[in-house]
Amino acid sequence: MWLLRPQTNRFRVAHDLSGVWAIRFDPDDVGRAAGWSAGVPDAAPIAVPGSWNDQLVGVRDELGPAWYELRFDAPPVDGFDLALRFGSVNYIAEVWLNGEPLGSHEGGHLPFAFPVPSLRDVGNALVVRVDGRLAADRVPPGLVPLEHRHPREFFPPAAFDFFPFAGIHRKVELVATPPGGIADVRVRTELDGGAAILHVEVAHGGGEVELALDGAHFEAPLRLERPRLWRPDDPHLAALAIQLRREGTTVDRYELSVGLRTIAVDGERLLLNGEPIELRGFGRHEDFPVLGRGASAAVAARDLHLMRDLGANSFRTAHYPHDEETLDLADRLGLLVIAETPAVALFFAPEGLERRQELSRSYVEELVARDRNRACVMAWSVANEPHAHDAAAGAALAELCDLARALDPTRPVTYASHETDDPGLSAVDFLCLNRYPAWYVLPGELELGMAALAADLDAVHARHRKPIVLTEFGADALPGAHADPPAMWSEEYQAELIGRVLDTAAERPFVVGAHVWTFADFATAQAEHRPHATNFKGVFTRDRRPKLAAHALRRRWRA
Ligand code: GCB
Repeated sequence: MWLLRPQTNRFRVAHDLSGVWAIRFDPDDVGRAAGWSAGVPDAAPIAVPGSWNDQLVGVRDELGPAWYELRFDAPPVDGFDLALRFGSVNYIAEVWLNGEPLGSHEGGHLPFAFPVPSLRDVGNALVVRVDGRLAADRVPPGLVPLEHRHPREFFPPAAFDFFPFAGIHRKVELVATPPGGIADVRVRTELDGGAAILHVEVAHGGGEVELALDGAHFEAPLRLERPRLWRPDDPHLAALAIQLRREGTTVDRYELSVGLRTIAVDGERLLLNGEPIELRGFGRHEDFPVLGRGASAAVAARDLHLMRDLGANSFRTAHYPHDEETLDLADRLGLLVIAETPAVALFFAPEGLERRQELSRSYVEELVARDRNRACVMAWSVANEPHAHDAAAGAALAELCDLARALDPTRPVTYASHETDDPGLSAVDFLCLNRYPAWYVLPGELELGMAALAADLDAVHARHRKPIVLTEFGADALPGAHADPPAMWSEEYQAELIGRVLDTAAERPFVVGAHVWTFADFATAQAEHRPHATNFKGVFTRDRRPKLAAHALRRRWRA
């Protein structure tokens, strides 16, 4: 069931069920037979949202299944349609209310909702079974055969380079909406000479729709002759209010912040509002001590303010959709977002391919449905570093790109590619390249690494003639490690390498953006190349203290 993002006003209630829940692990998978769906005995307290791994003691590598339980009394919602909406549960959620099954959802980082047929006034038991285990038929996958992944071993056995945190990661809300109310909204901007045209479509259960922008009533489409457009240096948002009236009375209202802007690919350039734009910024993970991948608007606010302070104008939500409040912040702070699905480390071995592809398609659908009204979202990335040399890769990736384009013709579509001769790249609108010169390729050799990068960029350009964004490059730097001359793992080497890559990119007009990997250090599974189970390519530490590279980027980007 799709549910418009919840909000509270005089016609609707979004009742936040965040707080202290209870959890019990089920290593022998006995919970179902033991009837835990009606109530979980001997469960330990746990905060929601938040990953369980670093919250409880001794369960860091535990991936489930685990059973969550919350007891709650109903707020006054008689006469409303009710649903439960989960912002993100990693990885499979099965949900029961008072012992009745509501449904299940596969895939973290995206919202899902179930209608609630009946609610008790007091003492409701909400139970969620969470399975975060890694398997080759899940997306992102784990336990992948060696020939279909990077040849690095991790424990737990993720095929991707971030810790597979599990749990209820975002808000859970009891959502009350008026019967037959506003079900869906779609906004879209078009530019016509100097004028902007705002298109608004509203799906509802019957009645007349009334629209207002910053309080002024209008009929869609709305033509604005002197529009104040949304852009990074003036992220202007207008308040769109939608009212539904029946027989003269208002029965529902929904509000949305709208930024008027267009985005397009034109030859070898990216255009924002018809003007060429260059992306400066980062790949960012959702990762913070103790929270794991649990949503925190405060951490997101800190991160996005730091990005702006450095002079960045954009980031990629690596390697999955980020929390909706993060995108609220991006809309307001003027940060353009490449919004990525959770399809990281896709591989295309025939066995299980149809299932992985089905999941990847549903991620595209769920992501576009969630974020298509966002000014900040400038592109859809349907994957990160798919194993493009598998025979079925080209067709499978093209299918995902076509799907995103069909669902949303207003934004370019791409994916982040790490392979030379990647057959899927003919399907993207602009190229996102992940490259590690002088790190994984030619380690320690800054001069040769940059020459190789230059040759690589020129070759890809000659072949595809599309704009290129370097979506990853960088070096691990252990905070406090120094070396002169710069050496790998030192802060100096990281700062020097990033500066040189940016110089190499700047010499090439077809490179229209560069996102440093990564904004902040983040937790990974254990591996011999990940000291302290951490990826140290952050220009900030995991607790957001700057390394030398952060200061260097601020000097460069704010010059
Ligand atoms: C990549 C991946 C990213 C890794 C990064 C690294 O290419 O896309 O997930 O974290 O390299 O640091 O190895």
